[in-house]
Amino acid sequence: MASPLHEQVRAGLRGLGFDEVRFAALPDADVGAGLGAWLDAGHHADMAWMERTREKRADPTQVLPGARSIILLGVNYWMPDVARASAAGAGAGASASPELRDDIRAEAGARATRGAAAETARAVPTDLSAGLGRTAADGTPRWARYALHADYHDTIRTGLVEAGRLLERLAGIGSEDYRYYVDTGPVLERGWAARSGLGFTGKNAMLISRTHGNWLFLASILTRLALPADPPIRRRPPPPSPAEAGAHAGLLCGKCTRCLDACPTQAFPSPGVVDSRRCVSYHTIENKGIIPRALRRGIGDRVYGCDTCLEVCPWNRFAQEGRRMLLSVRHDLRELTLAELLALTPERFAAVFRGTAVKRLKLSGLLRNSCIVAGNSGDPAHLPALQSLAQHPLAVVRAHAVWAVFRLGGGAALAAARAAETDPLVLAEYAAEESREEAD
Ligand code: B12
Ligand code: SF4
Ligand code: SF4
Repeated sequence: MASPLHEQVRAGLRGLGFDEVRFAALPDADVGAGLGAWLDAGHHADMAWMERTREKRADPTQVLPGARSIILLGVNYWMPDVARASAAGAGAGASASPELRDDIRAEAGARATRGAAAETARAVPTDLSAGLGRTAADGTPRWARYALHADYHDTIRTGLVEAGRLLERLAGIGSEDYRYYVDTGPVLERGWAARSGLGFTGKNAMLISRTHGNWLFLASILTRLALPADPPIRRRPPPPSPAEAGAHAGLLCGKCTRCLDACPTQAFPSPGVVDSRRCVSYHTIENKGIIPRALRRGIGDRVYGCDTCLEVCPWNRFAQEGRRMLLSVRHDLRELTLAELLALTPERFAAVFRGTAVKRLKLSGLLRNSCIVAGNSGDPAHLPALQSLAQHPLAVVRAHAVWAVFRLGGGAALAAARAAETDPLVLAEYAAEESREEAD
């Protein structure tokens, strides 16, 4: 007997390369309940596009009128070979709380029954302090793992195009009956993924899978097709009030707080809630201007994005190297040294970062971030490059280069650059450094 339509869809989508395929029913006001409070609190920083699409984000039927289901797709991107040995990480060690240990043991037990435990439950590093303020011994800065691929928006979109054709073929619907997104659409991908049982929302706000840990890209397909909803991992009573954006967070976290404690810039006002204004990921990727001085130390050696609240999570012990059918790895990026980044020209930037998510940051953003990492490196060998960047045509680069030069004790060499400076943002950096020196 032929399997039901929804199982044919699930199997077909898995065959296309999606590692997780789950369904949720629309509408469901509970999923978007916390978004308004998050936006009202200003946690989206300067991401005005989130505010503009507030209503659509809270209700997918405003994105695709008549939509009855949402298909949640997960693409595992965990790769042991790109893990920096010194990266902050933690296993489900002695400090995991009893309930969390129970949940992790239960998962390990379930895996043993499925015959997969021994090879998948792995130990990960436990030194949380390593690598937070310095570049690695080999001079390479730290990248968010997701950046070390060809742009996932492009590669996953290719899979989504195929997914649409599959739906048309299996269910007899037209292309107007579905819409797909990866990351950039007005869809609360994590909330829907949690609703569909693809994983749970951790205190780090991530959608954590019991199979893949934190290392999943999410994508979604809104469709007018009615698909039977998959159950969430565990039902919880609705949050006491919509203002409690993080009320769903931490379902399988127990008393663990590793992610909250490890955040280098204290970006969690409460569990499950990220204030982008303090988040390294926001500032190194989304913020196109000046990064607040108070946060620069916390950026440490992170040149693009931040995985710290992901890396420390004990649920990662189940992560396995993905099939990567929808991904294309760029190992070469991991090899770039900080000195090479500081010396990037427009031509080399275009050649190296073509087809990656980093290209959207533009050369100026990457130079800005590299200046901060250099300032945090404690390595005066970077001074000549930084002194030259303090005369870069773009003020945003000059401002961060000035900061870094002073951090490395080379401020006196900037007298001529300072005398020629006219931009108020860069002059503010000089003024802040001079008053700091006076205070010392
Ligand atoms: C804006 C954004 C950011 C912002 C803000 C982050 C934030 N915490 O919201 C910044 C730039 C800081 C950011 C950083 C990162 N991001 Co981002 N980001 C997004 C984006 C575009 C929107 C997120 C959003 O709507 N936030 C608003 C808040 C209110 O929503 P929320 O955290 O999702 O929480 C709601 C729901 O989850 C719901 N909910 C939670 N649990 C449950 C459970 C149930 C049952 C229900 C009903 C509801 C529910 O309650 C909340 C309120 O409604 C999504 C893509 C997308 N379209 O969804 C990617 C996305 C969330 N980012 C992603 C990634 C990978 C990252 C980084 C790891 C990148 C990096 N390495 O630097 C960091 C991680 C930071 C962190 N700990 O959150 C992935 C996350 C994948 C995953 N497994 O969770 C996404 C889904 C992109 C993708 N398609 O893969 N990001
Ligand atoms: S991504 Fe980094 S800075 Fe942002 S909340 Fe997580 S640990 Fe904190
Ligand atoms: S590290 Fe954070 S998300 Fe992971 S189990 Fe602990 S509290 Fe939950």
